[in-house]
Amino acid sequence: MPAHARAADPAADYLLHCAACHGVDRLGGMGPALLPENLSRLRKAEALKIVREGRAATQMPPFAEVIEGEALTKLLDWVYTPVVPAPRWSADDIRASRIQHADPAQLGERPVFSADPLNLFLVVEAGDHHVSVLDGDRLEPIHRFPSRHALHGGPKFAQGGRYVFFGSRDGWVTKYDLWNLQVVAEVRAGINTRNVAVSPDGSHVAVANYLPHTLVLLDGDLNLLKVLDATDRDGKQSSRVSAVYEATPRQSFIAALKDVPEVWEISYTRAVEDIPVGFIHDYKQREGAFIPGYLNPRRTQLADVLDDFFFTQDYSELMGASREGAGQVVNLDVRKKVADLPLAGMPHLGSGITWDWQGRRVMASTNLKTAEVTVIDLKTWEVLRRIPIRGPGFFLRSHENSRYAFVDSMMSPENKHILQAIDKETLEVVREIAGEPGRTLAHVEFTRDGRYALASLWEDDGAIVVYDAATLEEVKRLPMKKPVGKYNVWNKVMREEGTSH
Ligand code: DHE
Repeated sequence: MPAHARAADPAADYLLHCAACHGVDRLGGMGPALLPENLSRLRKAEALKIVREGRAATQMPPFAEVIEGEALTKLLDWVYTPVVPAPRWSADDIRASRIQHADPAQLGERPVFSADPLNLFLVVEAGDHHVSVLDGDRLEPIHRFPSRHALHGGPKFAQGGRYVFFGSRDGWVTKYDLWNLQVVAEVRAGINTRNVAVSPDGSHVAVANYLPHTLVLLDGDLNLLKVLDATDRDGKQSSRVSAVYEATPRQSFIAALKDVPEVWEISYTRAVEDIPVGFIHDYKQREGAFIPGYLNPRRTQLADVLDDFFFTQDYSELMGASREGAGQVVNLDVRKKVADLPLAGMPHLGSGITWDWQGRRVMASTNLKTAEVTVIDLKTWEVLRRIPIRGPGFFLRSHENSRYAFVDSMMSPENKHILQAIDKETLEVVREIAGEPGRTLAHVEFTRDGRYALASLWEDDGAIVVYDAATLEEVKRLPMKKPVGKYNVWNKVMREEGTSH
């Protein structure tokens, strides 16, 4: 009997039509997890269209003939309703999910291709959940492989760019060997994940989760080391983890909690001697007096929660903001807020960049709600300039060899096809690249030498568009399926000042 011919029973319909791919518990399987937390970025009308028509280039078939009317509406309402009690993802679940895809002992010690391994680009293609590997000199793809559903956040490189770690919104962490072009291992560290961070030697991985409320620590082979419950000091209130980043000079991961006003520092080294002299000299002088315990959070209590943040050059301080834009500077050594940041709207600090401007170090960030790039003095915390742009933008990128910083206006329906070039000296928009109206052009990344800027034509029938970074002339187009972010190995490994870390 077709679903519309009997009384609607969404739970039964789910088991009948959806569970095989999306999991009996809605935690995902071959298809993504169907929980409100994982669906929060998909409007119901869009979800309805996908269920009716299926999703091109994926395994999702059309259900228009099978389920319709009230039954379909009820089914959708049901998957957008939280599971009570909230689904759990325990240490045992994490361990059991781990998949070893390749035997590390069998992996060769040299790249299997002739391209410069330090000038490769990884392009995340959201259209059909793949990653393309580009040769950054020839600007040609050399490989393409399937990824987990909905990767989010920048992939993180380790061991000089040989390994790269991806995080998916559904909690999967993938370790990929770029020299051998092979997935090495995968593990599901959570149900709804924000991002991952990796130590430069690839020995430690941290995973920030929204669901469950945990920060998961893995070793470099993706074996579980520890699950940290994200709660306040008394263990009374739990929290989503906003984001986690790696702070090399401190040999630690820094994480912000979204529902509890705390920043955590988690050391991934046991030895004080491991911390390089020069960056944070206080560390050595105080001989471990405030080195957090290995894999234990050291808490900094704040007045406001942080949604995302950006480190200063020496990693002693971070600039953070809540979703409402309340900005603050937190000193990680003295463990308190040291200044307010005059930010409003929804600054997207994670994609901030820095450069030298008139003898000062400045940081610039987009804002997801306000059509401006905000330039801030990294010493005085004063806002030096609010550069008006075409619309609220997501990503900002430059390179030390480029006079321009490129910004998109992705959040503006009218202007999402326009990239703008800001002159880093005059702090003004000086050039524009207009794509086709209605088709998003966003997220720029430079080649290793800064000569070319690659942007995403962010559509299912999209492309990577390569521009000459000086003349802004289009050089070539590489067809891609909804390319999202792209990441140059050299720029990431060297922590190039114009790119996000
Ligand atoms: Fe992102 C990075 C948060 C929505 C694409 N995004 C990040 C980071 C954070 C963040 C904290 C830095 C993590 C890192 O790189 O390790 N993103 C958020 C949000 O809070 C927000 C606004 C809402 C949400 O539900 O998550 C959000 N992000 C999006 C999108 O809708 C985007 C455009 C499409 C998508 O695929 O989800 C998107 N976010 C990205 C990308 C990066 C990213 C491509 C990596 C940028 C880089 O160049 O490093």
